Amino acid sequence: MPVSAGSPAFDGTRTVLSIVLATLNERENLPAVLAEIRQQPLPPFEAIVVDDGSTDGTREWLRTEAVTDPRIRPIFHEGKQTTLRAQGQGIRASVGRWVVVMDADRQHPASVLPSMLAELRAGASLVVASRYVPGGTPGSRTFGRAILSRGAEWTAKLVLRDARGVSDPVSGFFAFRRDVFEPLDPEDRGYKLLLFLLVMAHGRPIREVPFRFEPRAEGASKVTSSSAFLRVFLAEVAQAKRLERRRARRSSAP
Ligand SMILES: Nc1nc2c(ncn2[C@@H]2O[C@H](COP(=O)(O)OP(=O)(O)OP(=O)(O)O)[C@@H](O)[C@H]2O)c(=O)[nH]1
Ligand SMILES: [Mg+2]
Repeated sequence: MPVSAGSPAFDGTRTVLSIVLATLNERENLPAVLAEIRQQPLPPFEAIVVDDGSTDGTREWLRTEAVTDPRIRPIFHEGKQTTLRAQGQGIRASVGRWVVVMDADRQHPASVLPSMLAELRAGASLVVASRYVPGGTPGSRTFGRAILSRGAEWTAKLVLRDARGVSDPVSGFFAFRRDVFEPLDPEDRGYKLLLFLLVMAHGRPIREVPFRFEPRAEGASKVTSSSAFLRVFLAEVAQAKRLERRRARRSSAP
């Protein structure tokens, strides 16, 4: 069972925005990410950090931080459950009207949050921070990582109709109205929650904003092998496809 270590002092009644971060050994990055979030002009927010058994001090740091700043709400889960489930768990615990999902490794700049929020305020149901619209960049990456990332993007677009309307369907940085979100199948696992959100937001207004994907500042990538990534990714595209079919059947039912 996950343990929520959020401070009893947390009062979510004014919380408008929920920022969900999944962490696995991000002690060197998480403090800077949260500091950058605090510097942004944002409405009352909570930051839900779902940690899957970090052993580098992330948990200890979070426990202390949550006492001094009750907006930081850690959820401690034992063992790696993939970002898809960890983020789903964070979203279920969130109370804001709007939710942002971002990485905790400083690759997703918090300075983009105000423009994502502006799109939500203007009526968007889902906002994708994209590396591929003007003003965005995928940053410097090895040839192998570029192929893996673009291959994942093309596969997603080939299989999922709902992924075709955006330039970066495998981005890990996005925001949405909480009422768009439906609980995931407890069996689903993977890395790309956005694929599921694109299906859930079908027919609703979706916008993109540019962002500059930064190289990982500190700590190690959790993508340890391309073949392991591909296996999980292909299975999750199939899961998102099943959701797409179920929703199409539901909307065509009399
Ligand atoms: N809770 C949880 N967090 C995870 C898990 N795997 C990765 N993360 C976190 O998810 C975010 C993205 O993970 P990364 O390893 O940076 O993956 P990536 O950004 O696709 O890969 P790089 O470009 O190599 O950094 C980071 O904040 C990680 O700490 C997991 O199984 N559980
Ligand atoms: Mg990363």
